[in-house]
Amino acid sequence: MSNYHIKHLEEYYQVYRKSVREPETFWEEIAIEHFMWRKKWDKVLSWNFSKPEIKWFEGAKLNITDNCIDRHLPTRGDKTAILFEPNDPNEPTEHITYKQLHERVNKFANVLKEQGIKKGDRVCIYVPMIPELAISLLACARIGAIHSVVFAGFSSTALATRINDSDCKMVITCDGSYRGNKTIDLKGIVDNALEDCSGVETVLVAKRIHSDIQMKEGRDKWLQPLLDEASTCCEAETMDSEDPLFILYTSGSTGKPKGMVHTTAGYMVYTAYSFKNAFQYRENDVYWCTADIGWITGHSYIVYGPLANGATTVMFEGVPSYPDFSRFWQIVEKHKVNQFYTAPTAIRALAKQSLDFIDNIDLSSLTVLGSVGEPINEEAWHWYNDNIGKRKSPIIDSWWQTETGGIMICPIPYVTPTKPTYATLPFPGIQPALMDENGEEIKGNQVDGRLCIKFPWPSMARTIWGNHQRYKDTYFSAYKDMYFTGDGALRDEVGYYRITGRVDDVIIVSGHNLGTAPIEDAINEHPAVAESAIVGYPHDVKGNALYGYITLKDTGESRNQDNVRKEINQIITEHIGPIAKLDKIQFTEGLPKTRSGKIMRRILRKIAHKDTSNLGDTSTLLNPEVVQSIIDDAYNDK
Ligand code: 6R9
Repeated sequence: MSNYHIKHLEEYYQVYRKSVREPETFWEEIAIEHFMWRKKWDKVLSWNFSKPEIKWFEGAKLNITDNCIDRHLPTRGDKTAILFEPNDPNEPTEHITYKQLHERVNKFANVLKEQGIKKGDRVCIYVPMIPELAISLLACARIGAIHSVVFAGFSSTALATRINDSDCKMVITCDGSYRGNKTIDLKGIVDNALEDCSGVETVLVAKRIHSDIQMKEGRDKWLQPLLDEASTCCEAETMDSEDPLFILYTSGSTGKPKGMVHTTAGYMVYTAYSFKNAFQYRENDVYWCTADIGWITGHSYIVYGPLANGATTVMFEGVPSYPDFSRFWQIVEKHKVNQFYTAPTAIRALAKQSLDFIDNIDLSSLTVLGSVGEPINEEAWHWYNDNIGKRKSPIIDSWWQTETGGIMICPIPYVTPTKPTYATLPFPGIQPALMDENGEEIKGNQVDGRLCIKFPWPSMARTIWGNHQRYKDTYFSAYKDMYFTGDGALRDEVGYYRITGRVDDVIIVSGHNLGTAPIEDAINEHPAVAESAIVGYPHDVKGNALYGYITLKDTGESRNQDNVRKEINQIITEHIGPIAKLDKIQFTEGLPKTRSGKIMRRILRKIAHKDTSNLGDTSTLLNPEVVQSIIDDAYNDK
């Protein structure tokens, strides 16, 4: 039996049982066998969820880049580590071998050192999806600097808040970036942000779009000339297992963003282990995750998890719609991608398009399809399964969070039978619990509750940067000795989990608990519906009523909206019951979304409550303009 690479369902159950009965032995065996350590640990785990304090592999010494790069050199030196696919399909693909990655990371690490960056310093990385992005993360890790990547689509205000929160000394950026047929003036955004960030001493600027930008004397430096001068040899710093590897910000339901801190050893072990199993990666596979490295999905499953396994990982600079909606599938065909990992929002956008964009493209290389970021509705699941996987590639609906560092609940492809909209079974080492309103664990199957995790796993975030109290309050105070995820879930008759949405999205209508996800799922089955979001609003009799914001597909045909409203409620009645019927339906051009594609229900809730005086920070939205049009229409009493 191999703890590391699970290949049968029976083996999964055996491995899972072992991981629960003897968690320390379980993780210790994996850590010894599959990673390179400079010194072994004194203790596998110590933990206390009340403080909270969690330590994995205490006393061990390592460097994660030894594990992601150096140790592959003898056997995989000429293998492609990073396969860079540019925004413009006419620009050539770049294949960066492990040997070249080693050189480039070492040079970059030496540049950081020359610019005064030392172990423990924070470096903000605001770079688009070009190789320098992945390389800069690894260069920081090589010298023990803590990287804080900010998605290069965030505004200057959002960037400044994050730079200041973690006191970054340096910002790494780019002149500008390509996004489809647009360019974005990244350096201009950085310049604006830095007016409010006095702690930043140096800005390193990579060249991508060759735009004419301002360089501030003494602060701003072009990256390439420094790299050209740097040595290709940089001894990796020896790190403690619990030294911070990176900070990554995630938005809280209110207030300022939370800088989740991930540490070195546990994060490495868990992301590598989960990558291998969740994608059933084999030596010569080409793996592609479409996320941006600015999100946790990109950190764990474009950079660290794949490279720790010596994989070939694709980095795509562009967008699914450029030059047209066949772009993703063209890339799959061109590079014979085996594992493809994307988000439901992308799947829904692609499913709105004609199948002509897929026909005649050879997708036969695909073996595993992944989904992450939000619940995948049934219609999108089937579209993905039928048209992309051709019903041959299992869909792994992977549930996890920035805070969890790695995939927590997810089918293992070809091992766990899948079920649409279910994330299915916990990964080995993950012990979920469903809790009721009174703080009691709900045992048994066919139950639902609030999703908690009752035992530590190696890649859990250890704190919120500069605010341990907030870490405790947010995650460890709702339920005693439990990590609270903020999500609701149900467990079916065989123990499969389905994530029903954020607990704060649960709406109680006439005393019935309704999750927004199943209702949206039902609505999305209507052939004219592209996307929907449900919120509650106050109602005299029912307590709350349901308000649906619905975007229709753009098919060019005219429709009788009243008929569509009736049909939608008919479908809801069929799927869930008349209790879940919508009292108000507003057709919208789009839904307000975060940059990572999550619908901002907070804003929709305020509009439904007719409380638009203070919508909070909308600057990080992907499409802030849609908010005003929704408000205008809402008050025309549609
Ligand atoms: C990895 C990532 C975390 C929140 C999480 C949950 C939602 C993520 C999901 C899912 C249902 C899935 N979420 N994956 N819900 N099914 N497969 O997305 O991290 O950006 O921190 O978001 O996203 O609500 O709590 P993050």
